[in-house]
Amino acid sequence: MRETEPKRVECVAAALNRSQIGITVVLSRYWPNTRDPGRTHKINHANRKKKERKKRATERRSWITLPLGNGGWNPQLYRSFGSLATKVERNPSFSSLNSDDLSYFKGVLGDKNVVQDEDRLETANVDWMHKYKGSSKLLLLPRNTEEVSKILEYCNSRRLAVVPQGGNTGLVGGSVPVFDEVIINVGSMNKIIAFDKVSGILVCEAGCILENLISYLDNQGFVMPLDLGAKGSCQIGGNVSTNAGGLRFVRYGSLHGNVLGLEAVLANGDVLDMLGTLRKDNTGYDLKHLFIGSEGSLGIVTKVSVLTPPKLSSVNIAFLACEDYLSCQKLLSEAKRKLGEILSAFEFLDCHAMDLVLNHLEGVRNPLSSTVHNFYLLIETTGSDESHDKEKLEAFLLHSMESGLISDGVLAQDMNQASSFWRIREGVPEALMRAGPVYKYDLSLPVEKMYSLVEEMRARLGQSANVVGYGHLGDGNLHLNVSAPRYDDTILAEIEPYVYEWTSKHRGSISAEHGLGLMKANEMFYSKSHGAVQLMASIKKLLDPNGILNPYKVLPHSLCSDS
Ligand code: FAD
Ligand code: 2HG
Ligand code: ZN
Repeated sequence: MRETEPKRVECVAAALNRSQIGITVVLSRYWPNTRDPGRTHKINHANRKKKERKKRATERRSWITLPLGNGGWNPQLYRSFGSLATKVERNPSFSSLNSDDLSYFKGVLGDKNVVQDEDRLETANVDWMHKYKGSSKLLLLPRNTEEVSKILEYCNSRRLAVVPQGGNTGLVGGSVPVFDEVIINVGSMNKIIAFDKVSGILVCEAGCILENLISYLDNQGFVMPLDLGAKGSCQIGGNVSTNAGGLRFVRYGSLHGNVLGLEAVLANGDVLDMLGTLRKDNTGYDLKHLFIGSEGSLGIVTKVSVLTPPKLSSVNIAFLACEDYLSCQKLLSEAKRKLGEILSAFEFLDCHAMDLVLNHLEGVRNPLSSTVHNFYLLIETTGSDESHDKEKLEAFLLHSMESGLISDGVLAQDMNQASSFWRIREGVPEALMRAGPVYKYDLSLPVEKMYSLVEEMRARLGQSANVVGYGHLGDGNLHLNVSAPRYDDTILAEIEPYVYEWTSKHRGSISAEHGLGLMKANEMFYSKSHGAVQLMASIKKLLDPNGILNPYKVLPHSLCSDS
């Protein structure tokens, strides 16, 4: 047996004489925290709908290639990114970069922080999925708030559009330019400003990479209330700007709760100091919340203060198999009830996601038997009392086995095993990326409805695509991914607007944690009322009257066309 393999001892079941249930569970040692006479009619109806969808898709294609205004297709003026929803026209009120602009930026930032190098621009112009690509000619790397302020003041006066970029790990086309927007990345602003060991409040610059903050806090005996697969690249400023959810949301909640304050630079260069470090502060409107999740459309976040919980000594990770989605749901209810306050992650992936991980990621293997299970769950507990936590987990596992919710499972014995379990879950986006073009939908849905959408989509798409369902089950957050041989309008027409209409019908959200970016800017009405969207557009107009900050993103284009 390899050292990294969880030792498969029928510990709980055997000890309790229930090995006939067929589950082999290893109870862990504890390690420090790191980690369906109308049938003919129905068919005809379906065929007609299918034909209509195909016709619409064809119309979209021809619309895109029809002569436009200037007599032909000009990618500098129009972009489509394989989706009608993301077809957009360059705002003619924006200026184009000239040599005086470059001189100004060099004067403020110094030559080396004014990047025109083609290779570096290529990287900054393309998103993580290689789906969205801009054509910016300039990347600016400010080193402090004052520099960000000067750049924005200048860009506003010159009507130069900008796109704030962090680690460029965003999944909705929000972090890259659509046309020639100037890219501003605060990655050089990566200092930890202060950490208070008594309160657990961390104040840092927005360019700090999440993983670095996690390590720093670990050394201090604390944890970041946020963790996600992109931690090695994403920046805290990007996390705050997307209101990232991640893997421990079920335990620590939203950044709206954990971010105590922030500093942001407005479009006109004004620096807005909201960098409070207080748990309670009701003096007027809490403006920082406007910036949390505004995806760089209202200002550039330059500093943040975050409330961090203490690191607890007892961490357990179980990797379990369920044969049907109903069992996953029941297991979640049980986990909330039986594990209560120690539950720190409840993640799920279906067998299609598991296949992708096993086939596309090196060194990843299924810790369970080679039998294919329909669903896999990763459940983590974090607590301060080893024997108490163990007792709770044993009771939970025993009950789940007895009631037949789990068909197999292992519990990590050390950090390596824990990491290997997490690697499976965290590796799904990467495996999907390697598999080829992918359509991503990040949805909040009632847990009991969630997987029906995956099944419906699978039935709709048939053999044309691989439909994968996984995500943060504990938070009611489904990541519906459609992996296809190519980006194709026919496939897209099968998915959209169906997926948005379905989500809206079930009172879900079309953007649970990734934001709207460019991909879903025009779809906002599926999840928000007209009144709410109008008010958002008014706020945008107030804070960024020239609309230079991350244009074409977040808000419906019809509401921003005159900005
Ligand atoms: P970017 O991608 O660079 O930018 C994202 C948005 O924020 C853009 O609109 C950009 O303009 C804006 N922005 C960036 N920095 C600033 C700033 N300083 N000021 C103002 N606006 C700014 N997301 C989750 O919520 N949960 C997950 O579990 C999760 N897992 C992921 C796993 C992988 C493998 C990948 C590739 C992505 C994942 N994401 C997840 C999505 C993404 O990582 C997050 O949205 C992350 O918070 C983006 O941070 P970033 O620094 O990369 O920002
Ligand atoms: C995750 O939870 C990320 O892994 C990415 O939010 C989701 O790939 C996706 O759709
Ligand atoms: Zn996620």
